[in-house]
Amino acid sequence: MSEHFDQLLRHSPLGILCDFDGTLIPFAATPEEAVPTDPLRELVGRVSSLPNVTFVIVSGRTRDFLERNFPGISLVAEHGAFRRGQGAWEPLRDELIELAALHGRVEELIARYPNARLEQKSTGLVLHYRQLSPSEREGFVVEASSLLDSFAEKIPTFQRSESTLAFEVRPSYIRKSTAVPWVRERAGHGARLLAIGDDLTDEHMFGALEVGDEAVVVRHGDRRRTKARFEFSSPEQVVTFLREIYELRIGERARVSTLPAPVERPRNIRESVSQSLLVVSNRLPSMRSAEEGKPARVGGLVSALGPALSTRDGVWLGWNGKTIDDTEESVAVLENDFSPGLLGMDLKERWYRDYYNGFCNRVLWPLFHCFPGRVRFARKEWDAYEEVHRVFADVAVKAVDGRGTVWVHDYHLLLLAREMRARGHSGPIGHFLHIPFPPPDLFEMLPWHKEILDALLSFDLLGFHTPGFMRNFLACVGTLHPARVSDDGIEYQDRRTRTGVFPIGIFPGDYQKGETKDFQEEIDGLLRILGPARLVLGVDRLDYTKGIPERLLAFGRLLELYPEFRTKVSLVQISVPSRADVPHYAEQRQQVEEIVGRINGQYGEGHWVPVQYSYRGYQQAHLARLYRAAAVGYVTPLRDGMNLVAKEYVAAQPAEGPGVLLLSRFAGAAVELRDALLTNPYDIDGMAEDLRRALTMPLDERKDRQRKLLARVESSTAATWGEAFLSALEACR
Ligand code: GDG
Repeated sequence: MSEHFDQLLRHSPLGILCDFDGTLIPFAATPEEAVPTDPLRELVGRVSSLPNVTFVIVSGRTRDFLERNFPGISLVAEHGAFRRGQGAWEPLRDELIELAALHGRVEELIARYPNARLEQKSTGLVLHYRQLSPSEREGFVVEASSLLDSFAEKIPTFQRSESTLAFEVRPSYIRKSTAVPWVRERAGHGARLLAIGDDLTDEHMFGALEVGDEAVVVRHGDRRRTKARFEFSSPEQVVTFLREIYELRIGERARVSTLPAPVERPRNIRESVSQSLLVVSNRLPSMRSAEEGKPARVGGLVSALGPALSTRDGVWLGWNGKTIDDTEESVAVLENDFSPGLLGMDLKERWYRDYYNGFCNRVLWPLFHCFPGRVRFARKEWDAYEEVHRVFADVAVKAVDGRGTVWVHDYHLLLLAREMRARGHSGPIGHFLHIPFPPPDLFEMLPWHKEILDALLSFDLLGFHTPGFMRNFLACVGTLHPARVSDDGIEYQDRRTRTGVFPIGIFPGDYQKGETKDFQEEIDGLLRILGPARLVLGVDRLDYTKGIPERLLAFGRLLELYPEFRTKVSLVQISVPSRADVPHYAEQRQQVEEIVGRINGQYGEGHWVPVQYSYRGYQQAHLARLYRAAAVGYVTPLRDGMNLVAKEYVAAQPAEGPGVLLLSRFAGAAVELRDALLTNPYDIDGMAEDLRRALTMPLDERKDRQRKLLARVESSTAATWGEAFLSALEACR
C-alpha cells in the first residue's frame, strides 16, 4: 500500500484536487465561521508552487470567498461551475453569465414581494414564497413562473423545479467531476491525479478519475458508500498529509508517513478489475442474507451461475433496482464482500421510463413474444436503449479483464457486445436470450432490426432455449442481413458468431425438500378453504404472455360443460405483481380480476369458491408445497421462452400419486416436456377438454408420464445449463 502511494506522490506531473469544507478544515456552525487559518493558507501556497504539481481547490463555495482566502491559487468554485487558473474566472458554460442576469431580475421581483425570499445556491437560485399571504402568493406565482420559464426556455440546460412553496432553477450539468479533465489538462501530459474530498459532491469528482489516479475520502461520523479506496478520518490528517507531500517533493523527506488507510468496504469498482468472468443482466439478483456477511442464494439464475462465478472469482453487473434523478450521475458500486461480487448501478428516472419500461418492456418484450399489436415505437426510447448500453459497457470493461469471459443475459442488453468491442474488449462475449426470438416477418417490424442484428453479431455465442427460437434468429439473419450463415456459425466482417440451444433448468432438489412447520401453516390454511375440492394450480408473474385470462375462461367452460366438476375442483391462481406501471399490465390485471369475479359469481356455492385468486408473491417453499398438493399444474402461456413453473411442478410431484402437468404447446418447456399433457391456450373449448382429461387421468398413466418428465427435469438442470453455456462460450476463442 505504501509503495503504491509513494509512487503516486512522486509521480510527475501530479495533479491534486482538494475539497475545502470538511476536507481542509473542520465544519463550523456557519459557513462564515469556517475560514482557513494562516498556516493553512501558507501551506496551500507552498504546495501550489511545487514544480510539476498542479494543486487545485475544488469547492462548492463562491468565487468571491475562494478568491479572497486563496489568492493566486488555482480554484474551482461552485461545484465546478467556475474555474480559475492564474488568470480570470472562466464559467464552465456561458449560460452562467445569463444566470447572473436572471439573479438581477429576481431581485427586482423580490423587492415587490418583501416576504418572499431569494436563496442563492452555488449555481442556481431558489425562490421561497412560504411567508406570503394567500392573495400575494397568487400574483407571485404567476410572475415568478413566467420569469423562470422564459429563462429556462432560453437556456435549456437549466431546469426549473418546484418544491413545497418554492421554485428552483439550476443547471443539470454542473458537477465537480468537470474539474477532473480540466486539472488533468492543466497538469500536463501523462499526469496522475489525487483527489481528496469528504462529501457526496466529491464522489462525482472521484467517479471521473481514471486508472492510475487515486481518491481519498475524509470520513465524518457514519460510514457511507464511497468510490474512494483510501480514507482519512479528519481534516487535520489531510493537512499533515499535504505538508508531507510538500516535504517529499522538495526532497526534505524520504517517505510520507500519514498514508491514508484503505477503505474496507464497499470496494471500488477498480478493485474488481481483472476478474476473469463477468455476468451482466439488466437486474442484479438480490442476495440478502439472513446471516450478515453470508451470501444467500435467491433466484434460479444466481444458483445456476453461482459455482462458475465463485471458482473464477467473478463479478455480476446489473441494475440495483434503484432510480435516481436525471441530473445525478449513475455510478457502479460493489454492493457486497462475498462471492460473487455484485456490481450495482442506479438507473436514472429517464432510463427507467424510456429504456426499461419503454424499449425493453413495451417494444422488445411484446414483439419477441409475437404480440405486435401491443408494440409501440418511439425514437427516444431506442436512443435511451443505446445510451444505457454505453453506460453498462463503460462499467463492464472496467470490471473484467480485457481478455476475460463475459456472459450477457436477455433482451435488455442485446447491444452490449458491440459497445464492449468498441471499448477494446477482446475476450469471449456470449448472450443468452431468456425469451423467444421472433420470426423474420415480426422482427422486421422493428425499425432498428438491422442495428440489432449487427450488434448481436458482435457476440461470439448466442444461446436460445429451443431449436425453434434459434431457427427464427438464423432466418432473420438469412433474410434481413448480409452476413453469411453456414454450419459453422455466422460470418460477418471477419467475425464468427456461433449459436446454440441451451434449455434452462431448475434445481429440482429445491422443490423436493421435506416440509417445515413455518410455511405449512399458511398453505394449510389455503388448502382448508378448498376443502375436499381438488386443486388446479396456476402460478405466474401477472403478464399478458402467460395466458391467464384464457386459462380462467377454459376453467369456467369446464364448469359449464361438465357440472359434475362443480364443488369438486378449485383453481388457485397466484399472480405475482409485475411491471405494474406499464399500462398493458394494469389492464391485464383488471381483466383477470373481472373473469375471476364472473366465474365465482356464476358458479360459487356456500362452501365452495371456484377460483382462489391472489395477487402477491409467495416464498419458494410455499410454492413447493402448493405444487405437491395440486392435481393439475395448469401452465398455459400464449408464448414463453421456457417456463420454469412447469419444471418446478414436475420436480415437486410425489412419486406415488403424481398430478398432471397441463402445458401450453407454446411454452419453450413443451419441447423437452413432451410427456406433459400439451394444450393450445388459444382454443378455450379444447383447453377445457384437456383440463377434463387431466382431472380424470388414470393413476398408471400419470405415473408413467411423471417418470419420464422427472427424468428430463433431473437430467437438464440449472447447473448443467450454466456449465454447458460457459464451456461453449470459452471454446469460441
Ligand atoms: C423468463 C422467461 C424463462 C413465481 N411466483 C413466485 C415465484 N415465482 C418463480 C417461479 C419461477 C419464476 O418465478 C418464473 O419463471 P418463469 O420461467 O415461469 O417466467 P419468467 O419470469 O417470465 O422468466 C421464461 C425464464 O426467464 C428463465 O429463462 O423460463 O420463459 O419469460 O421460478 O417459481 N417465486 C417466488 N414467489 C412467488 O410468488 N419465490
